[in-house]
Amino acid sequence: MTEKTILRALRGEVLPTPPIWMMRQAGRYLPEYRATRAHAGDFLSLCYNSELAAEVTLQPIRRYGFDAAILFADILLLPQALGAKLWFENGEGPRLSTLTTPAELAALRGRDDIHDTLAPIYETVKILARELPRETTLIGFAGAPWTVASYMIAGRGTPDQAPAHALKAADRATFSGLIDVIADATVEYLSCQVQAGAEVVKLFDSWAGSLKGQDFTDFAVKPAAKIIAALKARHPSLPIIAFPREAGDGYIGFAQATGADCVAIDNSVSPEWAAEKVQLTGCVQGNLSPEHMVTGGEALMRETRRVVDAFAKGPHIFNLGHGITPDANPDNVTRMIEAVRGA
Ligand code: 1CP
Repeated sequence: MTEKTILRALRGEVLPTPPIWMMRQAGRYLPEYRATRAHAGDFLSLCYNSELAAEVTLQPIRRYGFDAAILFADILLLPQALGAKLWFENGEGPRLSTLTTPAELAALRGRDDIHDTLAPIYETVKILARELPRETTLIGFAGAPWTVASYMIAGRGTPDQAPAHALKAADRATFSGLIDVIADATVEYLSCQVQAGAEVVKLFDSWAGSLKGQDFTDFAVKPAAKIIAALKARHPSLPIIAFPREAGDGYIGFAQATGADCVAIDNSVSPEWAAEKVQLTGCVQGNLSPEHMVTGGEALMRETRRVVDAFAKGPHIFNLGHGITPDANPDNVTRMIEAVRGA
C-alpha cells in the first residue's frame, strides 16, 4: 500500500491534490454529533466515553471521507488529569479551578500520575486505530503549554489572556514552573497517544498570538521545541504539526525553531503570504476562513480554490484557519471538499 496522503505531505511531498481535514470536524454543526452528545449526557462524559468519543470521531469520516481523523477529546483534559477541577457551563464554555500561587502549583500531580484520568482517551485512540479506513490518518493532539496555562490560571477562556500575562509579570517563577509542568506532562500524554495508535500529533497553541517579542520565543517557541525534541527522541519518525495561532511574523521560521514537520496557519494571514514566507521551508496546513462554512456561495468556492492554488507549489494539507463553528452548514463542507478535489 502506498503511504497515506497526509503522511506524504508531512514528509515534504508535493501532491497534485492536497489532503484535507478540518479543525473541529466532529462538532455541533453535525446533527449526528448532537445526537451522540445528547446520548452521552454532557461534553465531558462524551470525551471520557471511549466508544462514543470514537463514534463522533468517525462521523465526519463517514459523511465526508476526510483524509484524517482527529481524536475527539479536549485540550483541557490534561489540566484535569494534573488535578485541576474542570466543568463546562452550559452555553458558556469551560470552567476550571484557578492556579495563581506557588502552593497551588506544588499541589499539581506529577507527569507520571496523569494516566489514570487519561486512560479512556488512550482507549479511544486504540478503537480508532482499529476502525478507521486504511487510507485515513489518525491525529492525536494536546494544547501547547501557554494556551493550557492561560486556562489554568484564569479558570476559563479569556479574550486577551490577561490573568496569565499578569502572573507572568508578577511571579515569573510560578508561571514558568507551570509551563514546565504542562510541557513535561504533554510529552507523556502525547507519547501514550502514539503508543495507542496516533500516527501524527498536533500541538494547539490557540492563544500564541498574545505572546509578543521575547515572550513568544520563551513561551511559544521554546516549550514547543522541548516537547517536540522529547517526542522525536522516543518516536523518531512521528510527524508533528504545530499551530501557533495568530503568530503573524512568528510563523516565519517556526518549524525550524521547534522541529515541527508542519506549521498550521490561521486565516488572519493570506495564503499567498504564508506560501512565500512559511511554506518555503516545509509543509503547511490551512487556511480557509471558517466563516465560509456558514456563508457558502461563490465566495466559498473562490476562496477554497485560492488557498489550494496559493499553496500548490509546496507540501500542503488543506484545512480551515480555525475550527468550524456550530452554525456552519454541513452542505458547505461538501462543496469545499469538491472544490479542493476538483470534482
Ligand atoms: O458543546 C460541545 O459539544 C463542546 C464544544 C467542544 C468541542 C466539539 C469543545 C469545548 N471541545 C471540543 C472538541 C475539541 N477541542 C477537539 C476535538 C477534535 C476536533 O477538532 O474535531 C479539539 C482538537 C479541541 C481543542 C481545543 N479545546 C482548543 C484548541 C483548538 C481551538 O479551537 O483553538 C481549545 C482552545 C479548547 C478549549 C475549549 N473546549 C471547548 C470550548 C468551547 C473551548 C474554547 C473555550 C474558550 O476559549 O472560551
